[in-house]
Amino acid sequence: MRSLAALIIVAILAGGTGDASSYVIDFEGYPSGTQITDQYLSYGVLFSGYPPGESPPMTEDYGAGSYGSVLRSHDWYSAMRIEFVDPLNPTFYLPVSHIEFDNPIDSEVDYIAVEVFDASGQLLYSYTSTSPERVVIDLGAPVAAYMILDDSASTAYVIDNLETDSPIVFFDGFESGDVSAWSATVP
Ligand SMILES: [Ca+2]
Ligand SMILES: [Ca+2]
Repeated sequence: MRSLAALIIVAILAGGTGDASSYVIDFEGYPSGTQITDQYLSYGVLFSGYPPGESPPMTEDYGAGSYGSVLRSHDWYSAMRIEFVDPLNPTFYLPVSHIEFDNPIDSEVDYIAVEVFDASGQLLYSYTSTSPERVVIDLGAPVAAYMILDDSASTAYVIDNLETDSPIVFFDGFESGDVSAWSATVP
């Protein structure tokens, strides 16, 4: 077990590519209004509008002295879907065990209705976040295939600093779960 753990750590340190198990998506570096879809696919995360056919979410840059760049739905109120997929084969889910993100606005109260689903569309978890808050969702096993965020009480909403733990599945079926902790930021 110890040697396996060491091997995993080596693999993680040597990694830095799409099979990484932890990262932070901060939406920085995109001008306001940039549609976000597959820019973070190397981390196994896809963004889309919801229901299917809605325009994708987009960035909103409040500037360095404020909230920085965040993600909002195209009209501020519509739902968005965030899928956790295999970076090398994005038509397949690679479910995650742990999800965190910021509901950052503190100049007013934003509510976010959060729903997390497994790969078969079964609802695993639901929550209503009240800003400012870091939403932390720990499912205990890599079962979260996608999540849908929406406003609640007709308040606009934004998110920032999305982070998940994606298990790395080895040939022997061992899953690294939450053991790793490298993080990186897409430039
Ligand atoms: Ca940001
Ligand atoms: Ca809505």
